[in-house]
Amino acid sequence: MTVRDFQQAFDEKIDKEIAIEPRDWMPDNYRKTLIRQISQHAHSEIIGMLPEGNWITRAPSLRRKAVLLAKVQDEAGHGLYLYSAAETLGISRDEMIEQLHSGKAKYSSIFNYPTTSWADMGAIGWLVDGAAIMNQVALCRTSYGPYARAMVRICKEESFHQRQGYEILLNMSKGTEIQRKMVQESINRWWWPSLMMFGPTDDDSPNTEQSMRWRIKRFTNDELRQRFIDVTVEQCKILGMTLPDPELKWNEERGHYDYGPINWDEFWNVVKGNGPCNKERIATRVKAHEEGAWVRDAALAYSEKQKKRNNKTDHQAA
Ligand code: FAQ
Repeated sequence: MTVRDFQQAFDEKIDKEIAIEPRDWMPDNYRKTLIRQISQHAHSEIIGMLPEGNWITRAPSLRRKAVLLAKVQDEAGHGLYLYSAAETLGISRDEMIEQLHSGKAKYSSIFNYPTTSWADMGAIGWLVDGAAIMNQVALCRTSYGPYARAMVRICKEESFHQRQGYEILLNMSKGTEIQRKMVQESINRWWWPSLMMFGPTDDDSPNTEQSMRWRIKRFTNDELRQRFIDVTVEQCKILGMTLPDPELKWNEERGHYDYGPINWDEFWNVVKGNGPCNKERIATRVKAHEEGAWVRDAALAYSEKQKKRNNKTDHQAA
């Protein structure tokens, strides 16, 4: 078969919605795009543990502590499924970690903002996990099999995360005046960065067009952002809170909410490494990696020992 035949077989699979699997032929750029997106997604899950991890020791009750601990552990699991999915494309875990630590690989802008009050645990669950789900439900039908399958399980867990966040805010919004103020203040800080999670506008998104053609992305950045806004406005009404956008208004003709301008200068500044917590997040991650070296060494030594033991048993049995 020639490259053209391989390309034709690949295109047919994409058109017929047949998943591309690790051993299938795929264009180099398809592989490259997937490695970029999946590894950045994995990094986001792992760095995403840090803002909430800060609050585990300060959760206001045993129940809240257990729930938050479980959520942060789930994020670690998501990172691991995603690193494994990326590894099927021919990149090693070490390479990906190196790219994260050296600043070569991106991770979601949202995790470079500080968590300054307990209400932030609610706002992250409701808004950040809410935005993540809106994007990730679509990725359950992404064209690369291992990525799509990882997303199915991740989405099930994310929906619990979103609900636990909303529950925190719902309880606080029925509480004292100070608690209600905390909720509103937190929503005010997280709203715009949550909208930025969907990425630049379609006009400014260099990867969308090709990724849509390859069915890696199933909706554009702006389409998903709009869907998120439409559902979130209604949820906010139930909390009795407001969203910090005076231009938010139902547009009968479009059948969607109109919204005010997003501060893209702030977004690119954060993406380039100059957000409020970028340096702190990477420094914490690198320190954890270095301090965990003995665990990786011990696991490798144990696996070598098991391999030798199994070889010996096989030899004796033969
Ligand atoms: N932050 O051309 P596009 C979670 C970059 S879920 C930083 O539109 P693309 C769960 C982009 O990489 C959060 N960088 O790119 C959780 C590209 O640069 P590059 C993570 C961003 O890939 C919750 C450039 O801008 N979710 O964490 C961002 O077609 C709570 C141009 O952009 C995913 O990763 C951003 N927000 O579309 C965990 C989902 N947006 O790579 C803990 C999978 C864009 O060319 C607690 N990823 N950039 O150098 C995707 O769906 C896509 O990659 C997009 C971006 C939609 C994020």
